[in-house]
Amino acid sequence: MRINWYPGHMKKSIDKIKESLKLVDIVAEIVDARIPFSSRNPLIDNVINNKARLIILNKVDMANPLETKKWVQYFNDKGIKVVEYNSTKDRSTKKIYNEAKNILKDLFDRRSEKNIDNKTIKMMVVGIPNVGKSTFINNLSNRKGAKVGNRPGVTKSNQWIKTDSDLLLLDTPGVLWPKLDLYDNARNLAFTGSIKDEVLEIEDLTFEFIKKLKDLDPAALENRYKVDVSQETLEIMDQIAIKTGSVLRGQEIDYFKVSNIILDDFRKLRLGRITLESADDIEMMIDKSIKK
Ligand SMILES: Nc1nc2c(ncn2[C@@H]2O[C@H](COP(=O)(O)OP(=O)(O)OP(=O)(O)O)[C@@H](O)[C@H]2O)c(=O)[nH]1
Ligand SMILES: [Mg+2]
Repeated sequence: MRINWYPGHMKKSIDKIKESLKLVDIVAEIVDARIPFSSRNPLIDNVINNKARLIILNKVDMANPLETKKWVQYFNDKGIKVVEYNSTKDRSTKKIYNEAKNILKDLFDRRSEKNIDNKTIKMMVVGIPNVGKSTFINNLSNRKGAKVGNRPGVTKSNQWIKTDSDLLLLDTPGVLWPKLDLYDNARNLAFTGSIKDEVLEIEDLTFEFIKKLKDLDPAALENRYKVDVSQETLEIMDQIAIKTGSVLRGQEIDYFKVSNIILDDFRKLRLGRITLESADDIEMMIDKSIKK
């Protein structure tokens, strides 16, 4: 699958990020806490190279807290520092500044050796579409200028932004493509809205979503729609359609309508906090990617 990401497009975005990297001390890689595997760019380590890096596990308010804990542990075990974040709420940069300062210990040691009184940390934000880059930057800067939308590819401009601490943010697009090579990944990205719905048939997508939730969090379906989750996936879907009035004339199921209702419920948190990818399955996910 190659949604809007052609080789030329990919190269251009990498070159642009590499250019911006020269200006900053550290990179904030924004990841969607509901899909911490699929929402990372497959080449991110090569792109960032030796630059210091902090992962912002964003949208933690939408993810299952227990799964988030496991992901933090997973990244920490790999030597990567993580800050859990809710960009729509958290407004202080203190957590981020302090974590970045720890990571940049060498830089700060060098500064103090030379008696340079400079506490500034320059940071650039990087991430795949829709992970919350603009929201993150806007809320930290209290600047309402940058466009935020639930649609991929909204960010365009490029500038420095002051925050409440000595953290200086570069508002680069820093947009990379997600893991698109596997249907599993693409599907999870589509559920969360990082890939446009039109790319995958929304009815098929929703069928897969119900199938997945049946295993992962059946209570989420039961609680919201009062359906019997022991049924086959299609029967559950039909039941939800009937309960939500997604029925055409002649009692025919309106799959398009019910699909939109279900995905919208998930994206607006009406199904509760759901993490779609567990750190417990990381070996399997990596394995699948490699074998592809
Ligand atoms: N609940 C919740 N929603 C968030 C959070 N961060 C961002 N969002 C929402 O996610 C959607 C996408 O956010 P953006 O800031 O536009 O994402 P982006 O990474 O800039 O996307 P592009 O510009 O398309 O690359 C918006 O609807 C935001 O309100 C968060 O921490 N929690
Ligand atoms: Mg944006």
